Amino acid sequence: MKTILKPILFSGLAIVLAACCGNGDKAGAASELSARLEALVADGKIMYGHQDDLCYGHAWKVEDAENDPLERSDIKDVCGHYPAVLGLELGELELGGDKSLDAVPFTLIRRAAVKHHERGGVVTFSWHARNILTGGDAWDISSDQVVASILEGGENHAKFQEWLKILADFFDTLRDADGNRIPFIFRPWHEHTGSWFWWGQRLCTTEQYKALWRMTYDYLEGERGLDNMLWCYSPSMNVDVAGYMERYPGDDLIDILGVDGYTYFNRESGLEASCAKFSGELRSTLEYMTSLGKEHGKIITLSETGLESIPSPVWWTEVLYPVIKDFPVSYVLTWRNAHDKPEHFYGPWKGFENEEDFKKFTDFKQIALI
Ligand code: BMA
Repeated sequence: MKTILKPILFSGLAIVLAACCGNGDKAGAASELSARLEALVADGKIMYGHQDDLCYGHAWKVEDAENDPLERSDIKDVCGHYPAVLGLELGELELGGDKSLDAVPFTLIRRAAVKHHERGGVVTFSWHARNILTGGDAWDISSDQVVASILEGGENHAKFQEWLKILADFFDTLRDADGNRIPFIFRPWHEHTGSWFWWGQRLCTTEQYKALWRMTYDYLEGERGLDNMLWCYSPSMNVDVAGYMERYPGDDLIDILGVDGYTYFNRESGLEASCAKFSGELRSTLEYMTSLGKEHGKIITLSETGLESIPSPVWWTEVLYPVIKDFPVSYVLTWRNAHDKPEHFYGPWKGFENEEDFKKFTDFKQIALI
């Protein structure tokens, strides 16, 4: 039978675990979420997650941000359940407008987060913040002075504090019907072991990268007292253990060890070889992450993954699952199904030719949905 996560399942256990687990220093809603995740991992479960799932999907989107009941989901259309983890993206919130870089209204993002939490799911946020120095987007790597300009003493320090304030104000509005802050996972400054974002490997020094984390953390947790967040560190899966840890901000700042790793379809070597390459890399990465998790007292996650357009009829059951099932991975999150780019999807949708394989994947006892 399918594992359905219900908040009630965790209530008693959560309290016991919160007191004895690695993140016992966390307060409030964050410690409850931490305990839930620990309990799931202890139970051998892996939650399935999907980016932007309630906001839009393949060839559809929520039109009425204020009133839509948020019942549609590509994943639910295919397997009858919502993903257990909902990823949401905050890029361009910092500009003060009402829509994200993917043109999703922030009202909708807020409502989706709260709704998903109320359904018993887990929410995680990414943030492709714009390049404050050049005015470009997160992918603008034309200057290696962006992080330097944000840190204390830098020309954009004050302006960046404003951006953090906007972010904190948004986080503070994520509340349940009783007015309590809902817990979530925040995953900033991701894939920094690559050099495609302005905070990436070649764009700042190790010390600058760590200082960026500390500044972000100190403001949100310290100054603003947001005690409902777990912090996830998500390098890209292109490094060995030394590379993974090189810019680790520190155990006091991080709650979850993540990794972003995709199957890249290399047409020259073929689909099978591309999948095999991914499986090998994922296995060796999760092996060292499992050891790091034990050493540092953190849970681990595959914070972003997928194969764009899913051309393989067995990617879920024969590529992803055989690897993740061997590790204490709390969740795997596949990236978004864009409503306006027909080829840009990482989850299945109703009518997609390879949807059966996903259904089989969700039938495995280990895989949890809500
Ligand atoms: C990327 C792509 C972009 C999107 C960005 C932030 O991986 O999906 O189209 O704008 O994520 O969601």
